[in-house]
Amino acid sequence: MREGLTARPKRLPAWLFYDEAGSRLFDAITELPEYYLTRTERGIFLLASDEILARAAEGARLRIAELGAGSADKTRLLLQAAIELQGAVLYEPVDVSASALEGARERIEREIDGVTVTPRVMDYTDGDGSRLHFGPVDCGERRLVLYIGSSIGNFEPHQAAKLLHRVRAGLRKGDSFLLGVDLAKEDSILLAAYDDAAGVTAAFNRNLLVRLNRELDAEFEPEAFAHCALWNEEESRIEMHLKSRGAQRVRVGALDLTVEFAAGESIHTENSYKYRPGQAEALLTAAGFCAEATWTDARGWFAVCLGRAK
Ligand code: AVJ
Repeated sequence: MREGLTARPKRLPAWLFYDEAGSRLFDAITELPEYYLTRTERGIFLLASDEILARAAEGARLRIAELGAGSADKTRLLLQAAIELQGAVLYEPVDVSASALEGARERIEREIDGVTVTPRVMDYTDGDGSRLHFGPVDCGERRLVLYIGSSIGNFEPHQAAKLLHRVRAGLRKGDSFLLGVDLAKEDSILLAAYDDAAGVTAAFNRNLLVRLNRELDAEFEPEAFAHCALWNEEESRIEMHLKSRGAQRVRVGALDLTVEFAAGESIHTENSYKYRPGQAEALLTAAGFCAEATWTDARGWFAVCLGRAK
């Protein structure tokens, strides 16, 4: 936090959004009329989950790992398709948060018959170069790793490439990887999705400051910062910023630091990369996967790509 708040331009990491309040705000975002991502990907799974599972399995038995604690009913659609295909399924959510994993385990085992959940606590974004440890599979079984919801969008392209390499290194030949990416589209649609009329995304963004106040004994006045979303065409990403409405100084007690803001100066809080057609496939190929198939919605707004470890 010290590094980000003293950098020029100032920045904070996007993972910081997801404390309890932030996770609740994100859930609310996924239901906003402007935030098409979750709904669109879910629509793809509604139509294609049987086909996706069959393609991944190629007749073998699948176990399904997911990067992130699969809170959403999107994962549910894939798990249900797996149960139809093979009777029962082992689901291995991977997350840094043990409590999020426990919640996911409890909910999924209660709601879906035939799923056994074996959570794995791990920071999959961390540990440059080392492979992800998924643990062994049974003889004749294959693993399918899910990384859906455009979560990869928060990573710079080189970080995304590195993460995919680490996933690939943790898999065996024939295993597969399902990647969900948001696609570049008309900027008015993108901007509305990150600056909704009800102000939920603004609250989500400002919640970072609320969290710093609580956890680092900071004295931010959240309303003294404007929520700002912009489309960076060159980098093909939506950026979120918190823009200081005036010149101000903010004390961060736990860091023994006073942060100075000029009027209009901002903290860069998130990048959300929007992929060009073919880009996700290229990323998979470069990481040692064969790009097997891609599913999109009718408008071409979101893509789900299946890669097979080769
Ligand atoms: C959870 C990273 C997919 O980038 O769309 C939603 C987070 N930020 N609104 C995204 C987010 C602002 C979201 N991801």
